Amino acid sequence: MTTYLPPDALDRPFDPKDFNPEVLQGQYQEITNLLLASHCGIKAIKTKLEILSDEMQLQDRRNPIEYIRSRIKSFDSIVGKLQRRGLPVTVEAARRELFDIAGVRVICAFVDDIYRIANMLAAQNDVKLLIVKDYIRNPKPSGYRSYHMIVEVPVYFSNHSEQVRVEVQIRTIAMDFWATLEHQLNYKRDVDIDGEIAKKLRSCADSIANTDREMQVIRDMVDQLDSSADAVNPMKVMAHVANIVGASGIDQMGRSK
Ligand code: 0O2
Repeated sequence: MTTYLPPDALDRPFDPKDFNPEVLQGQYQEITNLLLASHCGIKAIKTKLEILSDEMQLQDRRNPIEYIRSRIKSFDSIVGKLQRRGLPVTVEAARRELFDIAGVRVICAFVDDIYRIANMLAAQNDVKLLIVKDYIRNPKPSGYRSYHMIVEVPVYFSNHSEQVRVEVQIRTIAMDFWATLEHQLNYKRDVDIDGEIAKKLRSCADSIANTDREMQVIRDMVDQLDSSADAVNPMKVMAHVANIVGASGIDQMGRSK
């Protein structure tokens, strides 16, 4: 099972002691390079997403991204996946065959935010879109819904640059709620949950998808009211901008301090 790092984890140096020394087998430098590249790939993608979020907040006066989490696949999980696929347990095989060593999870407010963010990210010149799996339009048999993209971004080091693959999972708060609980209850357990329990989980996933659709309809109705409201107050707009960019010279009412 992979562990999601706390939000500040990417700002701390890696601790190679986190990884099982027996499996390192002389691949220490390669593993360090792979982890560093994954760490930096995550940073690059997160920065891009944060910039898009800031811009969208200004345009729409609401936050399309609730939060972003990231993780580097745990060593055990990498080894397990290579073994399940009958691949050699080497750094080279992990680099070549595994696309989700670096993972970013984006939690959005509404379903249409997911597609907007995915399209904007994929349209960037230095982002190469390798794979898309749309489990929202085509949910998994379990009921799992999420939008997955494998992208490649350049990372520049002191003496070379590298194309790093990152798996970006984009989902709504509601989809994340279901996936988190289902993961705890079911996903990749040794004992397969099926029959009645699987049916109940699928039914919860369908109800959640309906709620997501309803919430978007309500959001559209509110937007409609908002656009027909009085002309925008420039002071409020300035306060909103200041809030997003963290300008300290402007107070919440838009007045200079
Ligand atoms: P973690 O701990 O989330 O990183 P594979 O990775 O081999 O299982 P594939 O085709 O490479 O399969 O990837 P897939 O199925 O497109 O996406 C795999 C990831 O999606 C999983 O990562 C989960 O995060 C998530 N996922 C997929 N199906 C389900 C599901 O039914 N329930 C839940 N809760 N999550 C799901 P990892 O690496 O398995 O785990």
